[in-house]
Amino acid sequence: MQTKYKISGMTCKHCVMRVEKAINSIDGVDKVKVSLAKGMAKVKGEHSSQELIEAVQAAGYKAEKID
Ligand SMILES: [Cu+2]
Repeated sequence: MQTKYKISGMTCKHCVMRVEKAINSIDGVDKVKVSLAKGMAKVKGEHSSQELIEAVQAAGYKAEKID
């Protein structure tokens, strides 16, 4: 299962790393790929979208689930 999120607020590679770290800390996340150019995260694994959105927010960015 893959879930896509729109990520706002990233400006550089470091932002990408922070967002990836935040998403990787979520239970059930197997793999995450964040694209700075697309402002998007592709997440594999069963996880809580709400938890992910909150973790990204705590890291200083904004995540929105893309259906
Ligand atoms: Cu940055």
